[in-house]
Amino acid sequence: MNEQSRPESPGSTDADVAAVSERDVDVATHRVVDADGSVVDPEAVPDLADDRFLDLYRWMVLQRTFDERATKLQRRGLLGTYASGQGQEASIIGSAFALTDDDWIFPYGREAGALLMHGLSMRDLLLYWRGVEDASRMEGANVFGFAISIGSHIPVATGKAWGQKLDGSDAVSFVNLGDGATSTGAFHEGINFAGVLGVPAVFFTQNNQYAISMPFEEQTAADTVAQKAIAYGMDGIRVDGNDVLAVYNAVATARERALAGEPVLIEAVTYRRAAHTTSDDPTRYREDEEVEEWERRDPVERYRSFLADRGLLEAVDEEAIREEVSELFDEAVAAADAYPERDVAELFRYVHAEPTPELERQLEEFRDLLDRRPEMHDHIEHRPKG
Ligand SMILES: Cc1ncc(C[n+]2csc(CCOP(=O)(O)OP(=O)(O)O)c2C)c(N)n1
Repeated sequence: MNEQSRPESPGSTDADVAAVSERDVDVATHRVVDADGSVVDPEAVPDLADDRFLDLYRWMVLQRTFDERATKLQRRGLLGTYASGQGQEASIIGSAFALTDDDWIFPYGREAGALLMHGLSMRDLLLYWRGVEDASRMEGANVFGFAISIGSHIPVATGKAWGQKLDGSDAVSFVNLGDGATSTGAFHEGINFAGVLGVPAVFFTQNNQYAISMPFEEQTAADTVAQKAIAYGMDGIRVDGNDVLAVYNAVATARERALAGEPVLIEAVTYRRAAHTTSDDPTRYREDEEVEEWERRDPVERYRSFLADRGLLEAVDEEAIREEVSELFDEAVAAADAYPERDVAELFRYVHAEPTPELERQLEEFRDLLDRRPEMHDHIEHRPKG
């Protein structure tokens, strides 16, 4: 290109070029029960029998109790690490409650109660957090392995949902993801393809305001996650993630649409009250006042107020639920302790259905290293026994 063909003033124009901007998108946040526990939309209260309303509460208390016990277990050195869902109980449980056992759940880590609700054993969940590879098989439940590599499960879930569609199945693939995962390339690829193929998938984003120490506002310039759906040609739903009934409605609606060939992206607006994991110290990046403000919006308390309004609270014995969960937890710890001692071969076992020659060679090399330097066993055995 020679000098003469260059524009004189690149970037300046008088033309009025219309643009679509995010200010053109009005994303409403659905809510059934207000932060103070009063019903804001009586029409939207789901049509559930009383014992189902009570079940929902039981599962929320289970999630909270499990998180408390697992965090303490880790502090005693008996779990490798743990990611609590404290503060997100309405999102975790309300969404799982709208699924069937035939649906597939693609978990991201904080949804203990959802996985237990759909058939995973508590023992295996604890074994997973002890670093036992076997537990990633998620036996007895339609649950995929945890997406520790953030967002990596999204394209896989789209693939599974495509298979469900081709099989004429009446089940969906349900993906739990965090707000941080929406900034990955895998999110774009997976959700885009889901829209193109019209697969029965529900992408449920728990916007808990942080990706470890990164606040939502700093990892995306978009006002909401829900509006991102539009770019993929699918519906977006934004819901108060601390309102368990609103979450239930959102997922039940999305599930039906997904089965009709319209995948949905949901944003549940909530808050991670605990540390990111037991390896994190959130006081280094957020103020106590912020945490206290969200404590006042506690999802379990809010749902209790709803039950009280409906005259169902007398039927709830919170202490009894907590005790029952604690007993199950103790039994699960004992079962995890009784799990057979692991061998280093476990590290290589689940990479492929059949080990490749290269993996066999690496395993031999590792065993040889341990023979030559027996003190290295100490580093392995320091980890909690499975
Ligand atoms: C691909 C990838 N990048 C970075 C990390 C490190 N990492 C672990 S959790 C996390 C934040 C996840 O945030 P979000 O998706 O919002 O879920 P949350 O943990 O807040 O529930 C990051 C960056 C990772 N595990 N995988």
